[in-house]
Amino acid sequence: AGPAGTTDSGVDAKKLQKEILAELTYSVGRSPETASPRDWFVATAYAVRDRIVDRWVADHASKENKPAKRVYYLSLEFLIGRLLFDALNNLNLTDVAREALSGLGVDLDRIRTAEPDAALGNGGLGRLAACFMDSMASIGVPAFGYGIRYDHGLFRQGMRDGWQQEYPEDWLSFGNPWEFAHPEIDYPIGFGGYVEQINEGGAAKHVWRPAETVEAVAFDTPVAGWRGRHVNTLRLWSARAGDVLKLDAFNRGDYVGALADRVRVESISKVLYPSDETPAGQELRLRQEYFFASASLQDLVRRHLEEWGDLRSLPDHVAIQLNDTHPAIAVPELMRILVDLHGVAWGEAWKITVATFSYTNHTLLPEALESWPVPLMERLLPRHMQIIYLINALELDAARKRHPGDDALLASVSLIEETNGRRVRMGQLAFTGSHKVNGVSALHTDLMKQTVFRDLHRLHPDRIVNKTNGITFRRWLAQANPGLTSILIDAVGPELLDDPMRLEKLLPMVGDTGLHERLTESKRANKVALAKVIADRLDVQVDPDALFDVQIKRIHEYKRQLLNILETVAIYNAMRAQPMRAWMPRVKIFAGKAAASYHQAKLIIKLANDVARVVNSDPTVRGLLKVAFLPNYNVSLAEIIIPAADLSEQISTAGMEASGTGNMKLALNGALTIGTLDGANVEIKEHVGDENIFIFGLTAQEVEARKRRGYDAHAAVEASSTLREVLEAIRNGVFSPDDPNRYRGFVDGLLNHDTFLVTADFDAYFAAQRRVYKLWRDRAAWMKASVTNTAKVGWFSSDRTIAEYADDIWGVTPANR
Ligand code: DL6
Repeated sequence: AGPAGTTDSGVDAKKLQKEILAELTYSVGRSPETASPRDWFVATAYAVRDRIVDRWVADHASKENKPAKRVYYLSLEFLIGRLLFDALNNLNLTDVAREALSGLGVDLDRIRTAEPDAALGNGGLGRLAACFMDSMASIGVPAFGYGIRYDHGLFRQGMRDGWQQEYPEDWLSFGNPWEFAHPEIDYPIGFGGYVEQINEGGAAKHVWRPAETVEAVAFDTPVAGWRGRHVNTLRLWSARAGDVLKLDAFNRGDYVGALADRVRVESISKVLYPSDETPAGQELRLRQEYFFASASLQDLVRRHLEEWGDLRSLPDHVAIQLNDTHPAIAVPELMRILVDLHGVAWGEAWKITVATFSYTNHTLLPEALESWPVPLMERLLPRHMQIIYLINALELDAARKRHPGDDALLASVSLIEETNGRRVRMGQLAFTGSHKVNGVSALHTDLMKQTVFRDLHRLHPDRIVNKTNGITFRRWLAQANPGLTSILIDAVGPELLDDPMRLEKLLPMVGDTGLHERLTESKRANKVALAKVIADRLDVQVDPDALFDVQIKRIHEYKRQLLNILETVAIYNAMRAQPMRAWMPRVKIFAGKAAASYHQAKLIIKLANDVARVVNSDPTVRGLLKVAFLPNYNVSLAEIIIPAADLSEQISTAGMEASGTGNMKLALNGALTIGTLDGANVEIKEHVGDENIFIFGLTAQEVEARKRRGYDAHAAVEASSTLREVLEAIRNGVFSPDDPNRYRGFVDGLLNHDTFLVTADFDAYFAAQRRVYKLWRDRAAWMKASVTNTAKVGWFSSDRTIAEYADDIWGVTPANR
């Protein structure tokens, strides 16, 4: 059995081997002699899935067996990655499967890579949803995740001459062995049309007559928790046209026209939501949001009626979590279902709605706060627009009574933005329709109260709560880093995977040299594996004994990859100026995708690649500094990079990163953080202690104050000769000899509008990096800090986060806590 060794799945290698062979023959249709790694992966996935399904079916066996309350997690993104090791690990079957396959001459690690990465999300928000699904199943919170089954997930990132290229991603092209298609579970989703007011028994009733209808069809993936004790469902919706083919058009010979409508309608679930910069992109995204929100509500309302018979008890048995504002249209949709379709009186319907919904905010960045033009909403969702107006009028009336004459407050809490063309503010809508609203780190939650939701917080002072994010240790420790996991189990016991707080038992051993040796050896093996990936993908050789300095996340100006690149250039300049100094070998590793339409972020990727090319090929540097930008960052690549990292870069402009979760994964795997006091870094610092983290730079308050005063980057650059030289080199084309002017405008722009205060924090960052060097030279001190990081981050388990949601927001008692 695997590390914890206690799963009673009743299967041994012989039995599993037989099952895999049977699947290979009867489900995949291949013989062992002709099977490809992919065929073996599919056969293994089916065999493992069968074992999950037994539990799944038992959990949903009868209406009598229904849970008292279910959570419905509505998210436009689920960045789940590969699932084979999730399932094997949670069922404690990894070693059994390895043995079963090796008896057939098949290597489990080889077939693992034959599984495509399910990239149904952009970044942290989607990965959080995936960790939450794992934790809900693990601690026994009965739940459905609802989202969209995109045919194409996040684009595949390629590089041409260092420029990001986007290619379509096709995770479904060879089928998906984990899911069950349920063409019989389908719901009509209307768009457009008009609203009719009819008289029913003397009362006015609104009937929405949509102009078009799309069908939402369910695809279910079972999500098995730790030790397979509970299995929840991830239900993803796919769009299907009602009229498959316009037969009259076909008969006229208009073959393209006969299918055109279908293509248009089904485009809803084709691609992970696209850029919303163009009006066409905006409309598609709003359609996606309504499509999945409506299908999910229809589904859960049907289930609730079947199980409990009365919608008035909805909040007693149903908790709906809105993951960001993307599903916020569910608020007026539930009102429509209750009032228009089930005849519940408005006031009561509103009480039910607010008691059922809660909302998580994931960003304060103004450009990421969704709002939809009123004309678009009126055209696409005319009844919802009426409902939104009525909610708004009633809420504003109540607010006016409590704060007479405070027009600024009314304007700020209104669901309708009036200043920039009339728009519906989805944040205000989600807030107003929820009984709890949460931020994702302590700092972020405080800032929510002070900024975007300041006035709504005045009206509802008990509504905003904090739920600091977490990560599932089963994927980010046990699966990604089996070497470290087994050392930790030896040190603190196998219960570690049930209770991550046990990691604190490491604390008396932080100075243990025997432990340091084992950890160093295991980290080195991970670094050798990453070095091989870097060599294979970039043809760059790196030294596994160098410090691996890692920044992996979406490329965004506020995350300040630029600051890291500037420091890289500063070291490079210093190495060239003083080649004989004893330079410490360092590898700067970057990975991340930029939004396809985000020009500045794409230029930062190009700059990282330009710097890499020059530095890596400069003989003066003698390999002591290497730069690697690994393309196509995804969950699987993260699983290779994180266990190999020594230093974790979390250097966003303070106040801008809501939480971060990569910071937690890296600290858990023994990397030390260099970071600003932003997002969850603040709490990581509180847990690991000031001496075990490298904090630098302006605080969120100082950032605010600088911006208010009007920040002048010229002065900062004047004051720092290091920074001046770095910017001059970049501006003058040292890294772009093929196009010396490439970065001229970029550097000038930074000097004139340094929105993210890169220049303000440069010197502090540079100094913090020198502290890193100093500690790295003292191996025992470094290892002590590293072990302390691992020991103290048990609190950042998503099991803890989910237990807090269950207790404080959902009113659900987890079965296994
Ligand atoms: O809460 C998950 C994750 C945080 O860790 C990141 O700090 C934050 O940037 C991210 N937010 C988004 C918001 N996007 N939108 N809308 O992805 O959420």
